[in-house]
Amino acid sequence: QWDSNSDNGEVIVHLFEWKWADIAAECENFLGPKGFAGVQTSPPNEYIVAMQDVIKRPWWERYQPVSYKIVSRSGDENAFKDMVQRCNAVGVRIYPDAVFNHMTGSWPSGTPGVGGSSFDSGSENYPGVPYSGFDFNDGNCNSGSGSIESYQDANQVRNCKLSGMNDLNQGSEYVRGMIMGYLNHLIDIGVAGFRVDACKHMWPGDLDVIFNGLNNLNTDYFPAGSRPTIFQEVIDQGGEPVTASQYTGLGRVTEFKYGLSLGSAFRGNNKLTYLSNFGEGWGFLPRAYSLVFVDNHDNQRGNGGGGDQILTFRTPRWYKMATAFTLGWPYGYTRIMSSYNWPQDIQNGHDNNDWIGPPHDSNYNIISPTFGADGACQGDWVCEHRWRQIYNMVMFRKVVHGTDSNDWWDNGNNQIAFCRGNKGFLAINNESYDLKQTLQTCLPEGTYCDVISGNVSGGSCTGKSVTVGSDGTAYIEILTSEDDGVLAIHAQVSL
Ligand code: ARE
Ligand code: CA
Repeated sequence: QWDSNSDNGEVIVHLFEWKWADIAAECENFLGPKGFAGVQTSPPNEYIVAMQDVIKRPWWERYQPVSYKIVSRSGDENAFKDMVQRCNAVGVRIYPDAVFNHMTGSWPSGTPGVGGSSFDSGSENYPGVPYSGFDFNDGNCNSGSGSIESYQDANQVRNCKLSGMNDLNQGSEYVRGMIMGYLNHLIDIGVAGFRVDACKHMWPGDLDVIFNGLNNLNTDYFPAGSRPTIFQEVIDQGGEPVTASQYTGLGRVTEFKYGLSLGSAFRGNNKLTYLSNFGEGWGFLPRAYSLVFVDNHDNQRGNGGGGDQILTFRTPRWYKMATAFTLGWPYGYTRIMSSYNWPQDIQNGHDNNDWIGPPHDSNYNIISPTFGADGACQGDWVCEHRWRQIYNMVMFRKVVHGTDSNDWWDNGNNQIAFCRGNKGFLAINNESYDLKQTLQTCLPEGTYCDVISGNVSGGSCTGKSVTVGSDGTAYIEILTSEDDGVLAIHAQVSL
């Protein structure tokens, strides 16, 4: 439940709103070779077709389930199966987003599901599962409106409606059976585990029963007896009775303090020097239980934890530094966000366009990403995972896996450096002046290519190179005039 079930690497990427066929190709062409462990996918099951006056086919329609049939804007069940098979074949695992805290919010009758299933939100009838009024928490919710009104009341948080969505009662054996049936269907197809949505809103005891009722992973792809990986979404930034640590016994848990703290450090609200004990030393979850990330699909839109401190692709220089630190630093299991761009419309601190869905044609079919000569995505697909400064750090994390951090150096302010055993070295300069220092890199003597500014090609570095002497030290330079404020070298990229 805490293990990623992947031998390929130590980083997963959330290919937010990608189609199954495109993910399959991405596994083969890019993720496998670059050392990605797996992909978090958007929810694969049926959900509402949200078509309103202004808001048309928002990304968030996928968080309002109508049934557990495998059909979505990303493709049908056959396409899903083909993706799982092809990704597993190149060592890249699939972790679908599993939404089972709730079904839909209230929608006019006649609103269809993407697979054609009908539903009636008022009477809580979902014949595609099937669920009926008996299966929901209304009678267990103690708030006046039936929705969550106070996050200070754990009972409300678990038993009332999140954003007005009909709240399933996971205390019911029938409901648990339907949920386990859905998850086991995905396991039998060959997924490695799940990102579980809105765990804060479900009782840990109920989740325990559900997770224990899951099948072992498919032995076509995994060793016999393998248990599904569980990445639970629990937003805990302190100050609420429901905490992340209530869930660590069940699987990994999102550590939302991580991206918030890192964002505020790079934005200059804290010194990078203080990152020397980033992790448990900052009151975060034990590393063996945490999932960490710089941003996610909610907080890159200003929602769901972290506020204006969160770094995203819109602040690329800081974003690449924070991501390099995340992937270089030995704390937690790491997830990379892969986004699409949308035009923001910020009024009074709120983005009125935060709902906009993925790049699509006039019939709302999602458009496939295309790639330029340098491998970067074109158009509105941002594909942070294809930025050299990011994918090369994914390989860095794979190479240094199993080592701890050592030989920390800092200038007392915003220049830092550290080694990962004798496998890797990372330096960051977030000052407005150059970093020019002879530092201990801990690497064997030799010439290494900085994987941030370039790659190795035809026996030479396309970016900066670093010459490590017999004592492990090297002259390190990160000039403010350079594109990036990071330098990284590791054992596998030397001349
Ligand atoms: C949409 C509309 C609503 C409408 C509803 C029903 O926006 O106006 O009432 O539909 O029709 C996503 C979107 C929501 C969207 C929903 C369903 O973000 O806007 O609602 O899909 O379509 C809390 C939860 C946490 C949750 C965040 C967003 O604890 O679990 O809110 N995150 C997950 C997903 C989201 C998804 C859902 C859950 C729902 O990642 O993408 O919502 O499936 C404090 C608290 C946090 C709280 C946070 C924000 O930080 O500590 O617990 O997070 O505030 O409220
Ligand atoms: Ca609930």
